[in-house]
Amino acid sequence: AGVRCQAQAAGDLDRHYMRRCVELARKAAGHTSPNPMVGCVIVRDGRVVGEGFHPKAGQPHAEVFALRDAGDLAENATAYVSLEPCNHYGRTPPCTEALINAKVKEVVMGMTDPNPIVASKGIEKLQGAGIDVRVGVEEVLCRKLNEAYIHRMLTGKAFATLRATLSMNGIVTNQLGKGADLSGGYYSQLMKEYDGVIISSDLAKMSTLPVSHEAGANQPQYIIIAQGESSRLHIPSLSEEHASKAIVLADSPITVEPAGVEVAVLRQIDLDSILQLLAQRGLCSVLVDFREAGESFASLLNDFQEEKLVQKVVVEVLPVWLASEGLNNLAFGGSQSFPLKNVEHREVNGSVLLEGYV
Ligand code: AOF
Ligand code: ZN
Repeated sequence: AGVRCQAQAAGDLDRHYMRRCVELARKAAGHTSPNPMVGCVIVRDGRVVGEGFHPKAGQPHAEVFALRDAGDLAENATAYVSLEPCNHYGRTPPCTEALINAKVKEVVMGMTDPNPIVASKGIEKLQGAGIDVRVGVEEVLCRKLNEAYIHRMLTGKAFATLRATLSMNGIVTNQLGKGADLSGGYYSQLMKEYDGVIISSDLAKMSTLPVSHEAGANQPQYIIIAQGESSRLHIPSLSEEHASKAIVLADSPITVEPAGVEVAVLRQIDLDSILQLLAQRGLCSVLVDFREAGESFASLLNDFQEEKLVQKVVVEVLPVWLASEGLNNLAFGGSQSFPLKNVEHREVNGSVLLEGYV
């Protein structure tokens, strides 16, 4: 019984340190794409001696920051890392070498890296150097942290999330219109964490573009769908500063104002092509507003479940009653009914958030 007790205690500690890795990794939310968010904690004799996270693509990986933080104390320590350490020379040298040089005794990882240039080679390299390796601590949490990165790696498409905001009487509000100011700040958080947001040219022409109001947030790229537009599209809400972050997808040649906005002419605008194009450009995740879907994207989203094009649905229910008078209340259904999976809910500033997977 004594031995079992010890094993249990060690397991709890492993999970504790791995959750800390995830917490550290999330500090860079919205900044790492197309790289994953990764956190690392170095523990020696039951004490945390180093911590680090990957701040941005092109910068050193989480392990490097944590090892620097630990200095000589990394020797004989256990390194916890939310993702399998890399074993390749990319923009930075391999983390496996850094861990081996630092003489850590053990590496505990949340999950293997789906990136084909890493995939289990990191584990093999560490084991070959005599380092103990354990994989799969808090794996569900680690996978959720990088669900978009994993999806892009495995499918070559961006991870798409449908979202909407509802009043308590079931009216779909537009974040940019009625009820916008009543949101609990969740939309701002999404804008910070998602790499892109798909909006229609109608919406882009009419209103201000959605942004994150969080301090230091990375703003998303705007993917503006100009289907059946005339040869000229003026987007007054797009400041020159944001123009470089926008891309207009059109089905025929088009001149866009302000100048400097990139235009891609696609023979056919469908969700599959859009998500592939975004993935090629290094975007891992994209949001689609389903009020927008109701207006002009219904055909884009048709059979999204069957075609596995949309992965997630998030709905924010605001603690308000909205007048329906004069409101063009659009719902979007697609052609199928189905239950969502792994649904979670929580409260943010008085709003209820529901997240589920297709
Ligand atoms: C890790 N720790 O913190 C990160 C990893 O272009 P590079 O050199 O930064 O390589 C990017 C790849 O490295 C990325 O696709 C993923 O496989 C891995 N990212 N690995 O051990 C980290 N960011
Ligand atoms: Zn690395």
